[in-house]
Amino acid sequence: MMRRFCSVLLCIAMILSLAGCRKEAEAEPTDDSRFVIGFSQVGSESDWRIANTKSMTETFSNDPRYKFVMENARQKQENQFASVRRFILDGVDLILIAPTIEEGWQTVLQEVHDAGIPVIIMDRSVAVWDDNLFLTNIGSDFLGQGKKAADWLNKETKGDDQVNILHLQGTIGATAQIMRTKALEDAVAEHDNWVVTEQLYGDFTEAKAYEVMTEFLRTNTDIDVLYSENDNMTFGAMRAFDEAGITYGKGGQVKIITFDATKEALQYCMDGKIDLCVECNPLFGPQIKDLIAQYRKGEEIPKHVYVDEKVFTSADLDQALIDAREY
Ligand code: GZL
Repeated sequence: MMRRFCSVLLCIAMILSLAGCRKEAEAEPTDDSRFVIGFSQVGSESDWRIANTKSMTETFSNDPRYKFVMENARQKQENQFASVRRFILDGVDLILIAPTIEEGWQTVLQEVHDAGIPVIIMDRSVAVWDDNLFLTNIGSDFLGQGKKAADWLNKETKGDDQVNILHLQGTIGATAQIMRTKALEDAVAEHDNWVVTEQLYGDFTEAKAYEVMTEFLRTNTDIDVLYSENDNMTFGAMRAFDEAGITYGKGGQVKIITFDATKEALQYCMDGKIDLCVECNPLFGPQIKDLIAQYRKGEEIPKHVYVDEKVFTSADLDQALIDAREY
C-alpha cells in the first residue's frame, strides 16, 4: 500500500516538474535590450505581399538586436487597428504599418502618438491631417508606375483608331489602386481615342479577378488592352481569356499591362504572353532597418522614401535575369 502511495507521489512530482520545464521553455527571454517592433501587415493576398513579408522577416527576425512581432490583417483594416492597439499595450518600441487602405487611420495613429511610440508607414500610405503622426512613409511611387504604363501604351497605340481598355482594379482605397487608377484616368483624358470600357474590382487577388473577368467576358469581348493593377489579378484574367478563347500578348488581340513584375509575370512577358511588366519593389526590409537605425541615432529621416523600380518588356528580359530575381 505504502509503495503504491510513494509511486503516485513520484508521478505527481514528475508531472509538476515537467510542467514547470515547459513553462520555462516557453518563457520569453527576459533580455529587454532588444528593440521591439510591432508590424501590422496587410495580408497574404499576392505574390508581392509574400515577398514583402519575407523581406521584412529576414531583415529583422535573424537580427538578435530586434524582437519582431508581425500580425497579418488578412486584408481587413479593423484587424490592423486591433493589432496596433495590442502593440501599444505591449509597449513596443516602434510600430510598422502597411495600411490596407488610406482612410480611417487618424484616431488610432493619434493613440499611438499619445503613447509616445514612433510609427513608420510602409508600402501604401495613410490619409491623415497631420503627418507628424508617423516618422516616414516608405514605398513605391504608384502614380509614377501608372505614368510609365501610360507612356508605353501611348507609343504602342500611336495612330490607332479607338483603343478599348479593360481596367482591373486592386483593393479600392489602397494607395496602389488609387494612384495606378489616377494615372490611367489622366492618360485617358489626354487621348481622345482611348476608352475605358469597364472598371472591374479584382481586390489584388487571382481568384477575384478570374471571377469578375469570367462574368464580364460572357457579354463583352471587344478589348484591346488589359490594364491590371497587379500580377495576381493578371494571372486570373489570363485564365479567363483562355477559357473565352481570347488571345493576348505578342500577336494577340489584347495587350496586357501588369504591375509588380514578379518572376512569374516576367516569365510570361519574356514568353510573349504579357506585354509590359511595371516593377513594384517589395524588398525594402533593409531600407526600413536603416531608417530605424537613423531614427535611433537621432538623425532626421525624410517624410517620404521611394524605392527604385523600372519597367520590363520582352526585349529587356532573358532567363538569367529572371532566375536571378529575388521575387
Ligand atoms: C504595392 C502593394 C500592392 C501590390 C499588390 O506596393 O501595395 O498590394 O501591387 C499587393 O500585389 O496586393
